[in-house]
Amino acid sequence: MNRMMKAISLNAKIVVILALLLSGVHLFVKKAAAAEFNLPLNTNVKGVLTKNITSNTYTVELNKAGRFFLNVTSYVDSDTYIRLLDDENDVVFDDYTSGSSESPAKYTNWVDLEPGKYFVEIYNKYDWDENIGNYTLKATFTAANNNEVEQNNGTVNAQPLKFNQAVTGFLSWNDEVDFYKVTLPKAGRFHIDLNTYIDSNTYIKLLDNNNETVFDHYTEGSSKNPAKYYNWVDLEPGDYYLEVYNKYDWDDNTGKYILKTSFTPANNNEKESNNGTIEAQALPFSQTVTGFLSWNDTIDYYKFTLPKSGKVTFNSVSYVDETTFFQLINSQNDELLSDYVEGSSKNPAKYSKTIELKKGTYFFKVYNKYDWDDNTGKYTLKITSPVVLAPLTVDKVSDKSTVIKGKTAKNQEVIVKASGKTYKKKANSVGAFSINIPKQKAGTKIEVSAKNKYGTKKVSITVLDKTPPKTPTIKKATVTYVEGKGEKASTIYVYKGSKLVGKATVGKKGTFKAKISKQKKGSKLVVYAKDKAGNKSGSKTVKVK
Ligand SMILES: [Ca+2]
Ligand SMILES: [Ca+2]
Ligand SMILES: [Ca+2]
Ligand SMILES: [Ca+2]
Repeated sequence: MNRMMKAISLNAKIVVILALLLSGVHLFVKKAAAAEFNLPLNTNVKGVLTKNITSNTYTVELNKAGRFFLNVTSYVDSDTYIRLLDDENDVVFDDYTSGSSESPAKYTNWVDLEPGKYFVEIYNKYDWDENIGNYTLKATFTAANNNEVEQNNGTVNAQPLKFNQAVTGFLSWNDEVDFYKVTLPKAGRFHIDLNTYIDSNTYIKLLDNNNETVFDHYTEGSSKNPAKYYNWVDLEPGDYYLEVYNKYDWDDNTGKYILKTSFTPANNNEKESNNGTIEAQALPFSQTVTGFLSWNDTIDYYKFTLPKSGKVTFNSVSYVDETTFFQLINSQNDELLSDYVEGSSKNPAKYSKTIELKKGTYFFKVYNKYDWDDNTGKYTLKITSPVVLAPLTVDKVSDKSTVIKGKTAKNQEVIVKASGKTYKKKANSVGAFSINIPKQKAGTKIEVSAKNKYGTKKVSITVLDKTPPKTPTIKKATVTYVEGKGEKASTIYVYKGSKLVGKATVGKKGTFKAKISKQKKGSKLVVYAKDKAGNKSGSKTVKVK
């Protein structure tokens, strides 16, 4: 295939060289009979070819880039040759039209051109005697109003392009490529917005600073129906080159386009390069790192050391489109965990995995396993482990306590939160702590916490009830029941000697009525109350009436 293309292109070259040689000779021969005129824009210009005047050349000055239109009405019998040459005698087009004095030829053509001097030649190509007659010529022009800066035809002369600033560019017969240079100050998502009036294919390519192709795409449209092209790519910081070009140098793939780029930083705080175990980034426990996978970064390594054996949890929120791979390896490169999640920048994936590990050093990898182009984006990662948190034990606390005691790491600050207030104190050199607090009501929840660089260890305790209920009072004691008052929600016990004869719960109003097994009148009963915490009141002795 390649060889064939080469053969064809070689033949084409020979043809071009022959054509150039022939036209050169031809021009030389004809110079004697040629006349030169100016061709002002938007003006009908009349001319004539005779037996003696076989060629007329018109000079056109274009001071801007744009679309040049040429209209010819020719009464020449029968073929009128029309060609356009640039300043260096390169042929822009070489055409002919056929008509006669009775039925004039109508010829129209356009070409996109850079500013400069051009020559329109109306001529009798083969010096045929009968190819003579009058003609009218009219040139019009539509400026592209491009604000790109030529020459911008390679990376060296690439035009710097700022984000969110639209540039109007133009590809023409004599300009088949425009290079723009963009500088990404940080890692992030680079967006490309192209609105192109080019007929019909616009090629757009992004190169990195090493001339590696990030992407090479094309879009189809026309001056009447412009194509809209949008793309994004996640990239590391650096210089990049955007190339808008006419890939195959097709004559009609020219026109103007509007190019706009924008950039969304990933705001990642990982430290590149972190692409292997040697340069793995140390990630402290309980600290969230924001990482980023991009077109030019497919892997991030994190390293952590577990001081003692225990559980380790990996948490990640990934905005990668769409698969994020995770791997855990130990220092012998043994794989201990291999996972993936699927999500997107709009619908991030959540990952959480807990694994039991022995003490030692490990590597956690976040990566684009198969180097898929679109599997890029940012993510967060947090590694936590309870074994690295401060130890914390708290003694029991009752409604009579005025101090919270316990054990933690030496000199560790301990925070107590009770009834909306916070109390802080440091433990002593052996880790014992004692923090004064006001008395708390039974049932109150107290939070005790100790925070170190790996996270916060929390212990929740409930204030115990150590206050016995008041001794119940008796209103009435009959042979079948005992009635009276006592502490709400406590239980009333009625004993005859060592035998329990009845019990009841004190109601909301503080009263009770306990049914008892039938007693003889005059017998003595002992009554007391017990609260839910098991505290016992004093006893009351009553006589059955
Ligand atoms: Ca250009
Ligand atoms: Ca250019
Ligand atoms: Ca990265
Ligand atoms: Ca990396």
